[in-house]
Amino acid sequence: MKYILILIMTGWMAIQAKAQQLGTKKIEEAKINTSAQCEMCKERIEKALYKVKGVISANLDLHTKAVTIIYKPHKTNIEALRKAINLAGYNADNSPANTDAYNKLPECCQKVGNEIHHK
Ligand SMILES: [Cu+2]
Repeated sequence: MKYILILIMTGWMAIQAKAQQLGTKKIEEAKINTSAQCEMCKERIEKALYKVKGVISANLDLHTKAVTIIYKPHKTNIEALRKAINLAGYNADNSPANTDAYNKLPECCQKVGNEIHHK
């Protein structure tokens, strides 16, 4: 009886370990267009994204103004990532920047080519 219990326990633990392994292995990549202007903006946006749970890496290309994010889809999603960028004061795809955060940005960072910020 004791032996069977141990067998069940080890079996269960193996399944849990496997599930965890699968869970952590699954990652996704997202590319979000932003209103970043300069090196400071890049840093600000990347920092904001790293604060989001599940984000593994964030890299903004200042030439394209797009940020490439590697994340765990079971911990976060693209909406949350866009929101984090908005809360840092920047547009994310068609999602406009948070007005308060935008107003707090240094003036140079507020210069936006394609104006879709703050509604
Ligand atoms: Cu800037």
